[in-house]
Amino acid sequence: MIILETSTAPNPRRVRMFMAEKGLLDKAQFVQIDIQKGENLTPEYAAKNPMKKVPVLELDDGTCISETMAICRYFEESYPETPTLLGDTPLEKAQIEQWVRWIEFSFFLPTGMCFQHTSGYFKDRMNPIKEWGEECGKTVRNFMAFLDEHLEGKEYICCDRLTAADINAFTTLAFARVVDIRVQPEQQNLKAWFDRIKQRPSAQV
Ligand SMILES: N[C@@H](CCC(=O)N[C@@H](CS)C(=O)NCC(=O)O)C(=O)O
Repeated sequence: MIILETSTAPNPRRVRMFMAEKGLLDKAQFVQIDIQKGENLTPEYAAKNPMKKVPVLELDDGTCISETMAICRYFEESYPETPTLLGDTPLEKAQIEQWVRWIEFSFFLPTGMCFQHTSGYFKDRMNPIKEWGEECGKTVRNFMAFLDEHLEGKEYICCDRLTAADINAFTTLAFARVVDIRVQPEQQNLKAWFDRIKQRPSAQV
């Protein structure tokens, strides 16, 4: 198996952290794609992922799977003996998916938009709109305030153990530093949770 990825980009980090928690990092060869240079925009790359994004999981038979959570799902289902991160029961599965979607739509995506629209990182392929980037930054800060409140008295976001929800939120918050969005001093629950997850070996990959 090959994973086409960019080590500095947040979506591939979600996959690496997910795999690390399951002890599966050695199952795939990680091949670096330089997205700033546009290595993901070539016809060869588009044949693997028509959306031209990283990460892509390429199976030994050449089948390609795109989308971070689809790749995570593949590993969750393929290695049932490893710690489950997407839930065991119908209720857990639903709760984790609810959180993953909240995090993706209201935290991860606006962080990415804030970065792309205020930094000009991809100005060769998009029209950055600074005001939109700043607006997205407000959405990110609102979600962080919500998460801080939610985490009162909790070690993890849901299900009383580490799940994909924590991985998604952790990697988003770590990435938010690039747009200078950080945990506020009064957000003690969020800070304690972030520091706790950061200590896990999977947070280093
Ligand atoms: N929905 C996709 C998003 C993937 C994505 O946006 N990846 C970024 C890197 S974090 C990328 O490939 N950017 C390159 C570009 O936009 O040209 C997923 O969940 O995997």
